[in-house]
Amino acid sequence: MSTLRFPDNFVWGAATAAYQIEGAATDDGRGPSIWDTFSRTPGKVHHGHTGDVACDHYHRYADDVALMAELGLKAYRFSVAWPRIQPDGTGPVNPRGLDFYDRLTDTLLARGIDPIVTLYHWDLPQALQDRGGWTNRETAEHFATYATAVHTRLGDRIRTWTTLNEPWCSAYLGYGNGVHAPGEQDAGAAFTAVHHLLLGHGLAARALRAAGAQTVGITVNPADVRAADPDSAADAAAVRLVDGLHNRIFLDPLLRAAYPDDVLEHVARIVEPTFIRDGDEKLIAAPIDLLGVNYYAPTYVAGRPDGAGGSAWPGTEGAVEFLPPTGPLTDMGWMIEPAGLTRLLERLATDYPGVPLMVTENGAAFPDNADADGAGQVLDADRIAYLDGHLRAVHEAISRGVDLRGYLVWSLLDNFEWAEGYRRRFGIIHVDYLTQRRTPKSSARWYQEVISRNGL
Ligand code: PNW
Repeated sequence: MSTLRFPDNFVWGAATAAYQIEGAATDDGRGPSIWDTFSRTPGKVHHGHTGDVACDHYHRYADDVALMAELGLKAYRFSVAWPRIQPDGTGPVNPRGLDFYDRLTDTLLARGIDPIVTLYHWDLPQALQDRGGWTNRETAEHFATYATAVHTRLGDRIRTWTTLNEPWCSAYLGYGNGVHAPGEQDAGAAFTAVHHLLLGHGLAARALRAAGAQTVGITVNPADVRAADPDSAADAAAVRLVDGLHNRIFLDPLLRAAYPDDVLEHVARIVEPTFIRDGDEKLIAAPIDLLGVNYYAPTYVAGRPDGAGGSAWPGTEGAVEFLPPTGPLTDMGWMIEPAGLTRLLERLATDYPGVPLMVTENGAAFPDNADADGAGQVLDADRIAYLDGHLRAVHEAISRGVDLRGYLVWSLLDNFEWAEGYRRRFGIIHVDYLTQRRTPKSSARWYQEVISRNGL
């Protein structure tokens, strides 16, 4: 019996990203990306795993789309690998790279699955990194050129276009603490990258709109930042600082056409923001039709003069203590707190009204060995509980008036989990990397039921 129904036309789907699933790292003229370089650098990725083969989705996409259809997915979010389209990041497009996304798109449409494209999910062409990557303003312009090239080929069939995935990760993990590619450790570079990523989004969004794209958006990973002690003024100040660095530094220029003053002051203590030029904020604030929200876990902070800070939030040392996660954790060590998703969605709808939202990623890694039952089934009750809790949280946000259009599970398949390699499994479909055999987990069957009932 269905107790919680979702709105008609609610978009149920799943998400992936190119480098995490495609493999085929040198097929059909693909150039190297920063993740190829990074994953081959000893000590950067768990066990030296790379995306060279991954889920071999590049060759198995038709079977994977058939599985999506079996589950009843209404939408599928995938990313386009820039180095397949422009192997050096600039210059002539590689038609064989576009051919793959053309085939994928047609296969999805033939099954009635709506494609949702992400143009940049972290695989910057290495040739652009050799010129500074996102610390170089020109990368923003090249990104808009690349976006236009993809739209020229697929714009007649794809309605929903998103520019960047989680620029927070690209900037702070890529250029700040070096946990992600390209592995730089320079707070000033991180803030420079923030700005150029946003500029790239704005230029691409404008170009896509001019080319006739129907729905244009961006996906961010805003944090639900909470005070350790709700009554402490020091903790409230820490919340404000982390919220500024994590959320408002992206959302304010995107949706209010201006960086917040307190954030600019913080940045200026680390690097002189000469990279922000007159008119940039206007460019960044190109109108969008959809804000994608990725949510996994809340962030708890306390204000402390001796606080260690967090390497992923430049300049928080000596001000903020990030609390260790408590309660039940996922295999990433992340807290499980569905209420954080409701709070986050409500906050976005309140502070940045007028833009429809979609949960473009939510899900959990749990160890495989705990749920394989030896009978060819993968029983992942822990993942079902996680997804059920977060879908109830989504439903709660909708019932409180949030304009939320859909929910995409991360991820369709077990895949290359960045610095963690293949040891973390987020899929609702199990992948045996030795045979590339796919096995829908019990969470996939559960999700199939949810979709068919349009409710929980
Ligand atoms: C997101 N963090 O990454 C990405 O969009 C996915 O590609 C990824 O597989 C998924 O979430 C699960 O990790 C994140 O350190 C990576 O806070 C790291 C963080 C957050 C998101």
